[in-house]
Amino acid sequence: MSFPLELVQTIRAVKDVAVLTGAGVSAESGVPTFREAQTGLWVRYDPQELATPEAFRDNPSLVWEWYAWRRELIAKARPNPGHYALVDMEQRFPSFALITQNVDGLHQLAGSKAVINLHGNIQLTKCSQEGILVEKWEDTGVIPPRCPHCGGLLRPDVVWFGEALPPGAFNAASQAARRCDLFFSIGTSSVVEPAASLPYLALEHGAVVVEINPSETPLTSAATYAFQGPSGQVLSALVEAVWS
Ligand code: BJW
Repeated sequence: MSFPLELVQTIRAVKDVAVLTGAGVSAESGVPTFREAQTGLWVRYDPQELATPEAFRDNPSLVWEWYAWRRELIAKARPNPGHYALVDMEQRFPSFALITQNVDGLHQLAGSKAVINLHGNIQLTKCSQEGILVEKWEDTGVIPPRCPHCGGLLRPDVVWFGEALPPGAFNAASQAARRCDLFFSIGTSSVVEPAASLPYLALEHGAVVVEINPSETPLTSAATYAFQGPSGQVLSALVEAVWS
């Protein structure tokens, strides 16, 4: 795979890099992307309808089961060459922020350090009433289980549609987008706000924006460079082209 010389030179010269990742980065690890996750048992359900406070209120056991299924799948997944290429890149720039919409923890498992989690962590559980993280609860066989402190229903510690992002996370991500020289948008459909606005913020502040995705997205035509392909392949080839 070849890359424009101008981009290779830009990557060698810049000091401040921000990366936004989405579900596509974990696709090569066998984690279904958010809008492809409806296979097998879940073929009848739309994630846009399950990942909401309303769905949890109306059918908490269905939502709990859907997350339990995804948690198990993710627990077996391992980072892929795209995750490792981002670990490599983090070590090459004086300033590097990895902003992820993914809840699977695979960037951290690969060894990335400066990770900003916009949408939470599927392996953590919180009380739907008090919002506090809960590590242990009584297994009565009824799902969702109940909070040991207040009896409220337990839920995954993720951000559903209509909910605010974790305090500080979006501010940190916006700052990284505003100050960076180079912004990568990788494996995201670029439709879910406020994450989808970050590459435009970077563009407004003069950054070069690079998109990596096998498909076109609403960002493709605005990006400075767009590479169509799986992120594991494209990122490994890019690291090789720039630093070998
Ligand atoms: C590959 C590949 C390979 C495949 N390599 N690539 C402005 C305008 C309109 C609407 C809104 C707006 N602002 C807010 C909204 C509402 C809403 C929203 O954005 N709706 C849109 C759908 C229109 N946003 C919200 O509600 C957000 N909250 C909010 O704004 O709060 C305001 C507030 C403030 C104060 C108080 C209260 C409220 C919250 C959004 C939360 C999103 N949550 C989810 C679920 C997380 C938990 C879980 O995992 O279950 O996050 S939804 C889902 O979408 C998940 C993902 O992180 C997110 C993004 O999806 P992503 O990562 O892009 O995945 P896919 O599947 O869409 O795409 C995969 C891509 O990979 C594809 O492009 C493939 O081509 C590609 N691909 N193989 C590289 N090998």
